[in-house]
Amino acid sequence: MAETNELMNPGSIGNITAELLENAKPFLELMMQNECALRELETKLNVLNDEFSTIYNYNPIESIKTRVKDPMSIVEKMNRKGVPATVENIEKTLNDIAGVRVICSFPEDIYAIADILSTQDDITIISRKDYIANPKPNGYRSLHLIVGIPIFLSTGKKIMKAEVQFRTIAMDFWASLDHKLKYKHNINNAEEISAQLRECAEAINDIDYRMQEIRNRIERESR
Ligand code: 0O2
Repeated sequence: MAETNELMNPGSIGNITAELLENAKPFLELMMQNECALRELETKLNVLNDEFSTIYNYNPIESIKTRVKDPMSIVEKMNRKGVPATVENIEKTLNDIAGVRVICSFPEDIYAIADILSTQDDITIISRKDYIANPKPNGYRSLHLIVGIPIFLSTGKKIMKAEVQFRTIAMDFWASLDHKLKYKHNINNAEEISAQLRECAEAINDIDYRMQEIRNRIERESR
């Protein structure tokens, strides 16, 4: 009863809201800091693309997508890792709250841009997984970097972690369909579909490198 009365009292609703907001504050702060890290990374990548465009009349980056992991996915991933989802644990455990996807036309561009970004003196490389050279068994290909990048707050410098995924347009097309397969349950003939997807991953890889070869040939043969 006491609870009902409290809820019916508009003043207490204000208190509950204030308490919720107070508890949510450190989480919202972490999300804001991750948004800032994404802005810094996106700017760095756009600078490189603009420079290539001006000097070589060529854009190695087709598009850049950024996202902060949504709260439900954060909690789900923490559960999967068996770690209680406190703000402190989330920050320590997850490397991909901030995520950038860099879509390039050709595999060579992926390595060129990733190498340039990796050597910038305010960036640290925490880990590098080359799923292009070593694809996952299902055929997934991308180059993943976990980077440390500084953001500058009123309280000083803070190093944020972010995951940067580099893919070609074709690898991204493949990964989107694979993602659908992953999140759909009770699919008939799932094994057969996975095998079809694996075959497509190989075909896509072949086309990626053949297209790159043609691009390079055009460069060599143009006067
Ligand atoms: P979402 O929904 O994209 O955020 P870790 O993140 O290091 O704890 P893991 O598995 O070692 O876990 O990382 P890994 O292999 O580097 O993969 C991280 C991300 O790459 C995934 O994030 C996906 O975005 C993508 N990825 C990895 N493997 C596949 C795959 O087989 N298919 C597709 N479509 N994407 C993949 P999340 O958090 O799993 O998901």
